[in-house]
Amino acid sequence: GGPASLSRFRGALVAAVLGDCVGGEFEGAEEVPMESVLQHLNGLDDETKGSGILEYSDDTAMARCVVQSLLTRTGFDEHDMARRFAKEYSTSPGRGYGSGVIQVLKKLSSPHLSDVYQPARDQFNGRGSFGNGGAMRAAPFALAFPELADVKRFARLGAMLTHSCSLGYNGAVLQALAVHLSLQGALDLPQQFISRLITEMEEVEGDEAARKDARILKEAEKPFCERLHRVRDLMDRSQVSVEEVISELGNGIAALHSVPTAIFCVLHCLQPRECLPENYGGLERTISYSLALGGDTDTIACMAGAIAGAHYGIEAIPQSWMKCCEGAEDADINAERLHRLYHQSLQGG
Ligand code: F2R
Ligand code: MG
Ligand code: MG
Repeated sequence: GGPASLSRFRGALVAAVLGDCVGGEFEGAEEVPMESVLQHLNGLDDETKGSGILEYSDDTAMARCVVQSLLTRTGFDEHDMARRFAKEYSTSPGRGYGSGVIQVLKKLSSPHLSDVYQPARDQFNGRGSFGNGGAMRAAPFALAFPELADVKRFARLGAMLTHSCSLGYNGAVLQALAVHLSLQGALDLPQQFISRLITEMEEVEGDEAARKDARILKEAEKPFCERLHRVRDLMDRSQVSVEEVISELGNGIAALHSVPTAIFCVLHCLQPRECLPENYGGLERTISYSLALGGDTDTIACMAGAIAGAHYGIEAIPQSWMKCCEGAEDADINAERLHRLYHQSLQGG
């Protein structure tokens, strides 16, 4: 499809769910041989023959809240979104949430809370969380708002409901920006895609709060920009080992160690790769490669899935994968609703 086509919206939202569901199998594993990944993915055909469905985790549970809130309120409403996060957690607490964010979600359920951003600010002795929980649910912001400035603003605010450290919420901004650009067809020119992300993040990370957090955490002056430069260096290399990717970009639970990694997975898998089956298309390559990095596999595959899905569209997603992932059909329906909202905003309606 062309820029911002329905196929791209469906691809983004559905592939994010698939990444989460299939990635759950390997979350936390130090080493994941590609053979195990392919065995897992080939087995998805059998899942539909009665052996069950792969459940989604916190990544999708929270993204669904973001989607429902944006659709119901026809825009960003922090109180509504916070209420949905809290209700979702209290209904299904066993979705594998981060150990810190649980405190925020419990506090957000209090009827006496006046500032919905305060529980997030109280995390980690007032430093706030730098986990990737804001980024893992950021894709819907790119599907709801056509204007780049809105995508940045609301992805940031949506993440700040749980992640007040700039290394957490700026990861969400970067992820939403990557989905936004991919939706416009920007991955047709990968070098320009990464340059554009660097330019945008230069501005995002230029603010005083980001500079202060980077200093306190002893990171580079503009940590996401620095990682994106590393992504660009790795992209330019003909051969890159999994070990090098992990050592340069990371595969962990921090947004800084997972959002640039997810972006690299997408860029690296734009072309066929020796380690991946020849019959795999780009989206299948992206998801399998994300899993083979190990570490925070559900979240890296979820974020890479959203960016890749926005590029390749729904047609690239194997039916057998879609059928065995909990929440994939709902995502498909919601993608259509977001597509309508996006185009209504474009027409000024
Ligand atoms: N939590 C997990 N996986 C762990 C195992 C789950 C397992 N399946 C089970 O059920 O037992 N996955 C999910 O969590 C990640 C998103 O986490 P989020 O929402 O960012 O949570 P949190 O708690 O805010 O941060 C995560 C951890 O990062 C460290 N951390 C964050 N900020 C910190 C700071 N300022 N100082 C020190 N440490 C900080 C802490 O260890 C937090 O617990 C996704 O992977 C999702 O899939
Ligand atoms: Mg998860
Ligand atoms: Mg995870």
